[in-house]
Amino acid sequence: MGGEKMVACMLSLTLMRSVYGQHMPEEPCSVQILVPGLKGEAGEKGEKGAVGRPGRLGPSGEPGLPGVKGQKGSPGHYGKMGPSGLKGLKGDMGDPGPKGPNGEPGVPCECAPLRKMIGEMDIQVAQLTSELKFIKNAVAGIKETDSKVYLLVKEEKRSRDAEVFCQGRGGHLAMPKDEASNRAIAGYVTEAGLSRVYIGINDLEREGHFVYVERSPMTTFSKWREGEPNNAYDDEDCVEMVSSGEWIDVACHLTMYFVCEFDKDTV
Ligand SMILES: [Ca+2]
Ligand SMILES: [Ca+2]
Repeated sequence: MGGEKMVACMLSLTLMRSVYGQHMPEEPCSVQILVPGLKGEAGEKGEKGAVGRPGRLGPSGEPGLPGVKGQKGSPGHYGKMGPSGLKGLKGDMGDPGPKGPNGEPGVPCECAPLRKMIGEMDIQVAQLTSELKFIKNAVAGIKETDSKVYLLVKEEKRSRDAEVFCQGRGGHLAMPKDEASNRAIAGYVTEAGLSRVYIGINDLEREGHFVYVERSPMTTFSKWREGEPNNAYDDEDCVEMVSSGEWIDVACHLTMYFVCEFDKDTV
């Protein structure tokens, strides 16, 4: 209020100077104008105002005191079955049970015959295995004439063992007794790409006296290579056939392939 009055006074002074110039008497503003007047008497109480706007949201209140504990609820439903647990430790051995009744009288043990039977079966298995090999060889290719079947066995054996092998299958080492059979055996050897095989002729019993392994004597037919048999080193009592079909006396301990022969009647 006082400021406004002072501003009003200064305004009026400026106005008077511009209108009347310097000749106008200066009339300083009264200081009294700037002093507020006495406080008036209290007015009558006004009418009640309109309802004010809602105030701002107040701060959170202090936490309340703990409530009284409620009563225990009823038990819930059973849960699902859990997984199986680990296997437990083995328990202690129980007490021995009561003695059982006597059994029926047993049969006397026949272990020895059983063992013998098992041993024989083992031998049979070995023989069958050998037979199977023999049959496979035979299927692979045999030679035959009208009366004989020849089998080239590609297992290197000494003469005696070769004969045992052939005999074990119902035959003998090949015994060529005529040109036809000798040619058949020689052809077999040549086709197999071999140069020599044992055949079933020897002079084991009497030097220089050759016989067939079935002990039948040599007859008119023979196929010695020129200069053979020579019983070289005084140690040649067995006979090989070379691919040409010729015969040579050789040492019996040599190992080589051989040809077995079987009679067609018995095959
Ligand atoms: Ca000899
Ligand atoms: Ca010789």
